[in-house]
Order: sequence, then structure tokens, then C-alpha cells
Amino acid sequence: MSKHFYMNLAIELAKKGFLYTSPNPLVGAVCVKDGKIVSSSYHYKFGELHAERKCLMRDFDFSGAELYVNLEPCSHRGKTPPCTDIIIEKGIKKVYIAHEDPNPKVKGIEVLRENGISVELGILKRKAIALNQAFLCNMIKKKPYITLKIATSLDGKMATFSGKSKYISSQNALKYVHLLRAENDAILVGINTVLKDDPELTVRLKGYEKKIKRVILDSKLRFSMSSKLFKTRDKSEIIIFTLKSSDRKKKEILKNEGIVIREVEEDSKGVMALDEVIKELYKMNVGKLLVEGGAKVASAFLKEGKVDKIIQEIAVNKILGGDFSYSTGLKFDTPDDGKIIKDWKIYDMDDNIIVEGSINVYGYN
Ligand code: AOF
Ligand code: ZN
Repeated sequence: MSKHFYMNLAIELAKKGFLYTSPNPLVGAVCVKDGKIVSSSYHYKFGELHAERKCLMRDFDFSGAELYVNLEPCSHRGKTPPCTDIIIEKGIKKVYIAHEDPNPKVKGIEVLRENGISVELGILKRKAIALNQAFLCNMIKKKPYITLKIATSLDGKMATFSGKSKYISSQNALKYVHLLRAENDAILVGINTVLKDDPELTVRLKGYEKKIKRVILDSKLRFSMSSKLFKTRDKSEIIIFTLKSSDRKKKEILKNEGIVIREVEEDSKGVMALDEVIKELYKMNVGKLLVEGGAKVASAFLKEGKVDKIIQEIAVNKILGGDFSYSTGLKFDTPDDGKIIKDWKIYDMDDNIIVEGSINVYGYN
């Protein structure tokens, strides 16, 4: 078999950790000796053993074998011991790595080479970096990886002319949203969405428990205590970003109810400074942020270049008309100037198609 075959297998194995390893990367490892796969594993869950250690820890003579791993093995002691230790200890002869780990603590390639192990870097790099975009964004940019998810009609509208958006998407597409939420550490919406749709913004996936932070942009603090969000305030954390100028008393009342209030400055245009919001969320351990709308919030994130990935659920069976488009705030002269979507994919689900693509790609030097 070719080295691409084994690396591809490592990448496919890595995917098994999906939903469980964040904010750690998805990593798979395959060990080959005398042309046969003798062991393989992956990073199961955040805080647990790394892929390479899981792959090599069994009682077997690995000497002279080759290891395939999609990410540079770690050489530091984190929650787990360095992977380079076990690779050296077990007498591995050569390590194939898809791409480097931008974590500044990791110097795995250097350590392996210093110990006489040969390293080949770059096999299936493109596929491997696509797998760990959020981790790469966190490490390189020190900010959350931001996904904008929007549900629209065929004519690209997020609501009817009267502002109603419940529900544009089909039942299965609505369920898919919960998988997206589970992938993220926080979900963010604008106060208009809270007032109009009264959403709960929790993850509701059978057999899977995850509490994601619920974030609301509410400059004037219009948040209502009769909302579903307020009523479910014990289910998972609520963070409200508001302007310094909004009602001080209401801030106190909400704080006493366990809601986190963060005050931000107005930017030069008199709206909430998104940079501050994003920075603050990263400090609160949000590595992956899902922005779910409405139209104003989506448009602001896009316009300010904050969106890394866009997912649009299009109900191809409906035309809604009106002005609730997520891109009205963006203005370009020619189509060539428009925002470029890279690596896009399309899925279909009942009467909906889901289009997803990247605006920013991390991991290429
Ligand atoms: C690997 N193999 O399977 C993973 C790696 O706190 P720890 O010990 O879990 O270390 C986390 C860091 O290790 C993480 O930020 C990333 O740089 C690397 N993840 N490395 O060799 C793995 N998951
Ligand atoms: Zn490791």
C-alpha cells in the first residue's frame, strides 16, 4: 500500500473523535511494520491519551516500524505525556506527518530527528488541515473559529417581510442544527432573534450531552425575563454583551439571576465592537463559535470579516420575499470583488440543500 493510503486511514480514524476532542485536534495514527498494519488508534476525547500513545502502548515489538499521523506528534507534557517519548522508546524508524502543530509548545519533528528518527512531512496536508481548522485557527490567530449558520429561502431571505423566521427549514435540517451546535463551544444570536423567535439555543441530540454557552448581543439590554432563554438559565450558561450605557439596574438583576453580563464599547459607528466580543469569548474558552443570526448580526459578522466558515441551509421549496437578507450590509462594485467561498460542499436534506464553505483557511504558510 502507498503512504497516502495509510495517511488517509489515519485521517479517517481521527474523525472518530468528532464532537469529543475539542479544543484539542482530531488526530489518528497508523503503525505499519513489514508492509502490514500492526496497530492503529485515535485521540478519543479531550484530556485523554493522544493518538500515537494509544497506538503504540500495547505490548508488541514495534522496532523498525513506520508511523503515520496527521499532526506533528507533541513533545511537551500537557494533560498527557509527550508522544515523542513513546515513539522513541518503541524504536519507530520513520514517522510520516501530514502537517506541523502550530502549538508553540510542540517541537515534535525536531525531537524525532534529534533522536535519529526519519520524518517525512506534508502527505495529504490539504485534507488534514481541513480536518482541524478550528484548532489551527485557535493556535495561529488566538481567536475562536467562527461559523456563520443561516437558514434561508430559495431567494436568500432569513425571514418574511414581517420578520418571522420560524420555521424556514425542514424538520431534518432543523435537527442538523443541533449537530452543528454540539460541534461548537458557544452559540451567538442578536437580541432581535431572541425577541422574535424565543429560542432555547440548547443542544438537543439524543444520547449526547453538551452544554454550550449561549451568547446574546443586546446593546440596549432588551432581554426579556419571560423568554425561554431566561427560563432555562440553569440549563447552560447565558452571556449577554451589552453597551456600558444600557440600564444599570437591569444588569444587576440579571447578574443576580446567574446571567453573565459583559459590557463593551461602541465602535466608531456607534454599534457594539465585535472585536471586543470575540476576544472576550476566547478568554472564556470559546474555541468554536456558532453565529446563528439574525440578519443584522450575520451581516455585521460578514462585513467585518469575522466569519471563517459559512453554512447556509436553503429551503429550495420557498420564496419569502422582503428585505431580510444576511448580506445587505455588504457592498461590492463588481462580482469579482465579492467575498470568495473556498472548498465549498453541498448536501441535500428533504426540501433543503445545505451549502458550506470556508472564507478563511488556516494552516498554510
Ligand atoms: C498529538 N497527538 O492525539 C493530539 C495532540 O493537554 P494535552 O496533553 O492533551 O495536549 C494538548 C495539545 O497536544 C494540543 O494543544 C495539541 O498541540 C496536541 N494534540 N498531539 O501528538 C494527539 N491530540
Ligand atoms: Zn501527543
